[in-house]
Amino acid sequence: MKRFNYLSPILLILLVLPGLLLAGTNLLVNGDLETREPAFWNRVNDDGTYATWASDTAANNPWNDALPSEYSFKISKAAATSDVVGWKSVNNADLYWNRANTEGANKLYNLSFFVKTEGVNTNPANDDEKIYVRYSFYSGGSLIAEKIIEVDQSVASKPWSKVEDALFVGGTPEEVYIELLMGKNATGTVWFDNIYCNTAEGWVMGVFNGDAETPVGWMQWTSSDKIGLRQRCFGCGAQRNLQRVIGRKRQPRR
Ligand SMILES: [Ca+2]
Ligand SMILES: [Ca+2]
Repeated sequence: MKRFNYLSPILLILLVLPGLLLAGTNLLVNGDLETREPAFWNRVNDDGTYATWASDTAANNPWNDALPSEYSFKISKAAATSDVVGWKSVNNADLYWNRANTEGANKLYNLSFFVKTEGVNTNPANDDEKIYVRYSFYSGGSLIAEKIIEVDQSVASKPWSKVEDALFVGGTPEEVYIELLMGKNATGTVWFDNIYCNTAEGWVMGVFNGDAETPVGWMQWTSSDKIGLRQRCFGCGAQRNLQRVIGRKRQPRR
């Protein structure tokens, strides 16, 4: 009993300390919304000088034209850089409910995105002068399929337009990435939005934050009373659970 009394203050501290530490830690990533960075995308060869999460222009909301769209992925540079710069998605192959790594094997993929340019270099003479989107598929760490879709540089400035292409992916894509890039000698400004990748025959994957609207740490983002509705139910059960965890209210489907 005496021994217990001697130990109890120490035990008490050991038991209570982790709780005190946890109480001071917000378990929600970016719960205060102060981190102004897009979820599921990272910069390529840049610290934010050229690649920005922009709100000066955006393509229409891909889920519903009547709903707002505010953000896009922007790359802007006045002079050559030492390497390509831009944005790269995280691996979307099996992210959350995506299942390209199982049901997406040996399939034709539809690829599309929206792009806008302003004052870019025209008639690029080589790859370094080009602006492009690169879709890449890997299996066992090796590239199994790739599509580079060039942005129209026949004119210096072009309003938002949709670019579509397709790619057959032979094998099982265990990793799927999308890169939005300006070659090192390309100049001007480009915005990308609504980046899409999925098989032609049915849903196996989506590009997380392809519409650029969602801040880091969050799954989905829309304005308060006009919540966007997904055209497809991306594994509704999982989505509901995640939204409950992050404390966002799901509006009834229309
Ligand atoms: Ca805040
Ligand atoms: Ca957008």
